[in-house]
Amino acid sequence: MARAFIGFGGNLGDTRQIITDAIVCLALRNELHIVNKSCYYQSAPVDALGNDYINAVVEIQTELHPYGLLYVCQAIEQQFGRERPYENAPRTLDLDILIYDGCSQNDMELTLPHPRITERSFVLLPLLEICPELFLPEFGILKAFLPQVAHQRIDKLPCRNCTCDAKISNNPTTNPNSRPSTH
Ligand code: PH2
Ligand code: MG
Ligand code: MG
Repeated sequence: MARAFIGFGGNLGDTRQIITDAIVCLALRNELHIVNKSCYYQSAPVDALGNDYINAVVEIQTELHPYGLLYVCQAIEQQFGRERPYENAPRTLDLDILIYDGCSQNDMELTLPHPRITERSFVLLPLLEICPELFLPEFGILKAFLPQVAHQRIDKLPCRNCTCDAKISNNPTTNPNSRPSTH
C-alpha cells in the first residue's frame, strides 16, 4: 500500500460543496481509502485569475500506482465539469497528486512530488495541518517553508467537529495578510 496526498482546489461555483462531494467520490473508490482530511482554506489566486480559491488536502492509502491514481483524479475532475480553456483558468475542481510515497519522477504527465508544494500556502497549510512533521528528501522538513509563503493571503474556514484550531494555521498575529473569516 502506498501513502499519497492529494490537493483539492477550485474557484468556480460552490467550491466548498464541490470539494466535499468530490472527496465522497474519492472515498467510494475500492482501490483506496481516505486516512485524513484537512479543513478548508480560502486563498487569493496564485499566478491565476478569478475568484478566491477553496483548497483542502486529503491523505490516502492506495494500491493504485501513480498513473492509476492520476486517472482516478482526472475522472473525478471530469465528473465535476472541469474545463481547460487556458493554463490556470478558473476551475470547478482541480485534483493534484502532491506526494506519492517516496516517489520522485518528472515526466510529461506527472511530476512527483508536486514541484510547487513549498511555494504555495494553499498547499502547505492544509498539508501540514494533517501531517505537521512531514519531511521530503527533495525539500527537507516542509514546515521550514512556512515563512516563505507567509505573505500569501489565506484563511482557514471554520469547521465543525474538528480540533484543527489547536493545530497549525496561518495565525493572523504572525501573518498580517490573514484576515478574520466571514464564514
Ligand atoms: N491553483 C492553481 C493556480 N493558483 N491559487 C490558489 N489560491 N489555489 C489553487 O488551487 C490554485 C491557485 C493551479 O492549479
Ligand atoms: Mg493545481
Ligand atoms: Mg491540476
